[in-house]
Amino acid sequence: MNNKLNIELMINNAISTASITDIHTHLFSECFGELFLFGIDELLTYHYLVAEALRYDGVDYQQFFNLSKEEQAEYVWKVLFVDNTPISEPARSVITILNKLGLDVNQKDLNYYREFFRAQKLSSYVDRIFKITNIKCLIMTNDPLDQNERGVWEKGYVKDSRFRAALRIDGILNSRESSFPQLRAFGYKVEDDLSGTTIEEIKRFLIEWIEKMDALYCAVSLPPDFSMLDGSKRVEIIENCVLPVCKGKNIPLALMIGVKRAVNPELRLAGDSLAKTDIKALEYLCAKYPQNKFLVTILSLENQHEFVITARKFRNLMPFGCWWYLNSPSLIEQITRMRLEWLGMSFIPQHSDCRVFEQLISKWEHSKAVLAKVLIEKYNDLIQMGYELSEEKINRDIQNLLGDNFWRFISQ
Ligand code: HDL
Ligand code: ZN
Repeated sequence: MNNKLNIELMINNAISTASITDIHTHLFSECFGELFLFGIDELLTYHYLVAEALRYDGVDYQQFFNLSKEEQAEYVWKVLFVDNTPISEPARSVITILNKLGLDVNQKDLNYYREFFRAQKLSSYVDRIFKITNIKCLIMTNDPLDQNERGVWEKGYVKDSRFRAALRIDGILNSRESSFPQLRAFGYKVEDDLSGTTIEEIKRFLIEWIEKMDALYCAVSLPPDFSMLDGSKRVEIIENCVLPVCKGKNIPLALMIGVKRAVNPELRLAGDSLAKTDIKALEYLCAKYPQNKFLVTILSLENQHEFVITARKFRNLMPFGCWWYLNSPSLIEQITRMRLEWLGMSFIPQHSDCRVFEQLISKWEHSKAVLAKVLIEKYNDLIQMGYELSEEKINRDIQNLLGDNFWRFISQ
C-alpha cells in the first residue's frame, strides 16, 4: 500500500540515482584546452552574474570589461556576495556549488576559493563532478566556424564519451555575411545568393562536420520573429539543406527560439534578451516535415502553453528544457507542471546550458528539487484514487524524463 511518505522517498531516491543526459551545454571536454572553463573566477564572471552585478552602480561597462578576469570576479563577488545577499538564481548557484564541493561558503576572501580550484587535478576533478551530479553524458555546442574550436577538431581532439557533440549552425542560418566567407576559405563553393553549387556545398559542410563530430543533432538559435513563410535565405537553407541532411542522418534539428541578440551590445554576451515568438513556424515545420525530428526549446514564458499543446499535435516535436531566463525555480515549476499535465512523461524537462564546468552541480541540484516537488504532487493525485505505484514504475518514469526520452527520440 503506497502512502505519501514512501512515495516521496521513492521519488527523491529515483531522482538522485537516475543517470542524467544533459542535452544542451556550452561545456567542452579537457582536450579543448582553454575552452574548458572551471573555477571561481569563471563562475563569477558568468554572463548571467555580470549583467546582474552591473546593475548596482554606474560603473562604465567598457571599464569593467577592460579589467582582468580576476578583477572582474573580485568586482562581481563584492557587489553580489559581500555588499548584497546572493539571493538571485545565478548568485545562489555559486553558493550551492561551493557548498557541494565541501567549501566554507562564508569566506569573503576569494583567494580561499582560488586555492582550492588551483589545487585540482583536472581529470580527477572532472570525474568527481560527474560523480556528484550523476550525469552520464552531456552534449556540447560545437561550431566548426569558431577558430579556437576548429583547431582542436582538426588535430588534438580526444574522444571522451561523457562529452558528445551537437553541430551548431547559427553561422550559416543567421549570419551568412560572416560565415560564408569562412566557408569559402575552407573550400566550400558557396554564393551569397545561394546560386550555383551553394545548396550542395552547404549540405557537404553539414554532412562532413556531423560525421567528424559524430554529432547527435544540429542546433540553431532563432529570433522571436522567426518565420518559415518569409521567403528568406534562412528558410531556403533550412528546407533545402538542413532538413534533408538531418533526415538522411536521422538526427534531430534543435530549434531554440525567441532570443533577441544584443539588446544591449555593451553588455557583450550578457546583452541578449527575449521576446514571444509566433508558434506558426513550428507548426509549419512539424506538419510539413513529419520525417524530421525537432528538439525544441522556446525562451518566452508566454509561449509555453501553446508550445506544449503544439507538442500534443506533433509526435516529431520533443520539447526540452527551461531555457536560460526560464531556468529558475518558480518558472521551472510552472512549466514542468504544465508539461506533465498535458504531455505526461513524453518530454525532456531540463538541460543545464552550463558554460562553466561546476555549474552542472547547481543547475541540476536546483532543477531536480523542483522536479521532485511537482512529481510528488502528481503521483499523490493518483495514489489518493487508489492507483498502485511501485518503485520500478517511478524509477522508469524518472529515468525516461532525465535521459531515456532523449536517446529514444534520437534513435527512432
Ligand atoms: O544560444 C544559446 O545556446 C544560449 O543558451 C546562449 O548561449 C546564452 O548565452 C546562454 O548561455 N544561456 O544560458
Ligand atoms: Zn545555450
